[in-house]
Amino acid sequence: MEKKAYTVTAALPYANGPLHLGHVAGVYLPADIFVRFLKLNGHDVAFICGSDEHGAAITLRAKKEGIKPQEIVDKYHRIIKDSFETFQISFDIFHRTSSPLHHQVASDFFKKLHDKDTFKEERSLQYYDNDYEQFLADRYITGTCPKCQYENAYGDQCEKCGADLSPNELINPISTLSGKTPQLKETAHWYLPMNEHEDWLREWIQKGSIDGKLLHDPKTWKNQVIGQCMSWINGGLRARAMTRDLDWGIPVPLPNSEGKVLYVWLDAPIGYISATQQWALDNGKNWKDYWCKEEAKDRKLVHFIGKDNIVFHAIIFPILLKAHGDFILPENVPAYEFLNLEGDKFSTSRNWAVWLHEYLENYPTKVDELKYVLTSIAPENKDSEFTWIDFQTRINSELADIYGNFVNRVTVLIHKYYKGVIPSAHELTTYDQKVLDEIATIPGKISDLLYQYKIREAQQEMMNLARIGNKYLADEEPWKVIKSDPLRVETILNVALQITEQLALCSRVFLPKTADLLLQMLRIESSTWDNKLPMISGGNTIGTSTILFEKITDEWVEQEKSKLITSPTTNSNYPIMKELISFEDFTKMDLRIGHVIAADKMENADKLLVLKVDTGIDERTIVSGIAKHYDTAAILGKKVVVLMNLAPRKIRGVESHGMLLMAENSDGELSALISEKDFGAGPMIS
Ligand code: B3M
Ligand code: ZN
Repeated sequence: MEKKAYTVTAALPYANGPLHLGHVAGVYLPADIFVRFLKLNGHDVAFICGSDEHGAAITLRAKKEGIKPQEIVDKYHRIIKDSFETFQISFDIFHRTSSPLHHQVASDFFKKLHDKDTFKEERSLQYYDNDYEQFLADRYITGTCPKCQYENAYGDQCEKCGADLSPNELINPISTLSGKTPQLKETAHWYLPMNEHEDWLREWIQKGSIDGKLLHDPKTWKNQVIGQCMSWINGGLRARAMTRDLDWGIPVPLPNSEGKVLYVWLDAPIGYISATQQWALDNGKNWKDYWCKEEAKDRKLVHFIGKDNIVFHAIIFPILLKAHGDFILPENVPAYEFLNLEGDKFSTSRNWAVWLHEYLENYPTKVDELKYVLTSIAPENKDSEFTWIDFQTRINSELADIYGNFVNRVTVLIHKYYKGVIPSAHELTTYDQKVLDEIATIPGKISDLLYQYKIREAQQEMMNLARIGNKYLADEEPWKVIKSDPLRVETILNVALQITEQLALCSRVFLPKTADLLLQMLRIESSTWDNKLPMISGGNTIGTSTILFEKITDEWVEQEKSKLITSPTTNSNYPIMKELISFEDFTKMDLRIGHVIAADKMENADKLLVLKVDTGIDERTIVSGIAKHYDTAAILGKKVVVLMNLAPRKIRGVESHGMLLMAENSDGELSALISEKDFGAGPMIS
């Protein structure tokens, strides 16, 4: 029977920071195991991912690091892409949504929806930050969730209960820019009337059908996915703005839409399609075979995500795909729960995380060990916990003592007794046959489990091969029998090597590096899941086996736990300290005492002053956003600290050369850094 084809996507990580183990365990590793299995089992699969490079997550990080959004996404796209490659997550493409191709695909997608009257354009009062002259949506605004009272809900979603929100629903909204209560100001956006899609969504989620035509089996969906979707649908879906007043993102491709971009959760899932198009271009394929209703009608679309992304992948994106009209809908959305770390949630801001790229830099030879542990604790149906003690226990007591020990005993004995030549099997005992029959069932068990996305149980079936092998050796004791019945030992070790062979083949989806090592040692290869065993045969030789898994020491555990510092108890009103810089970085800055010799208000810009500053080496114009804190008389004559060698910038048509350094308190008030001794203008600050 023709094996079903798949398009498998993994949630596009925001390129606003590195990946931590929670991301890996809850999305990318399960997806990779699933795809590796599908490909070995003969399915045609495209495995798609890429960086999510728009939205407030990016611009807020850029503001915090004092660099442009494009610099942020370039930096973290590279770090994330390299981490996935080193960790052997086998995407067919890892693309990015800041690419011109994606901008074009997403714009065309939006335009088609607009031309089909999918959206409703509405003017409404939206929250606005007067200090920053910016509308507030998504992560630009936080407040109390009206559903679960979580106090840090975002303007578009509550990460705690998953509810999809709009900023106006937040209780006690606060701008994440100024920290102040925002004002309301009128603006226009294009809304997706999700309420109009409730009927078909209800049938699709509950029965897997649309207008009675079965598209997927809802029994294969996780209960918590169906449960969450039905609670939203039954709670009444509301119209949701699909555009934003932001300067970073994909411009709305319509007239009179200056300053407006596509909502990141409209743009990002379309990133799966644009990434597939890029991959198809690079590989001479037709992208429509992977997404379009005609060409991909028998293909399964599967979205691997974290549970906080369910509404976007099981409600909003399907609405958009169906409204567009050209595309298939997801056949499954296996959402994972959250992985926690040492009793607390992963937190970038509190540096409570194990960063994937740092782990890989520190332990380049322990990729499979991390894969094994994260698969063992995959948060499949409930949140799970990563601890370094558990990491040590699973590697030492399972991988090393069971898996590695079994393989080592078999290969050492074959080298000891036969110089590495594989002994032939002679007459099999009932026990021998029972063991061979049992190990022959394991690939099928793993297959059944992986088709159900049960990677934890599937990996345990792989480990059972090593358990069966260790028990077989303990029961048959070839090291004792060798003197009295050498022929028997040849059979025992041949059977043991067949167990090793099966273990190596089943390891290909969970521990690919280890599998490669073992298959090379056995001098066998296979590109299929099911194989007629044994592939090893008497008379061939095997390579020497190294210690597959070094044990983890207590010192390692202590060292890693000590890294998990929580940031010092900073006042939560202040952003945490930026990333450390080198002394060399600091010496690049030229800081001097400047004397403000003239000060004017900037025409129709209520935050800006145009200053003339004597810096001791020149008199220069500096535009400074301090008008709300200093009037011209208050700043005139002051000796202030000036950053001299900042690249000139044109601000509202005035070229500004340098920057006045200011301190900002938690209420957003500014204070110029004033020189306490009057050295006059010009002295450098070192
Ligand atoms: N960038 C990841 C997140 O919400 C988000 C996924 C997009 S998948 C199209 O953390
Ligand atoms: Zn909530």
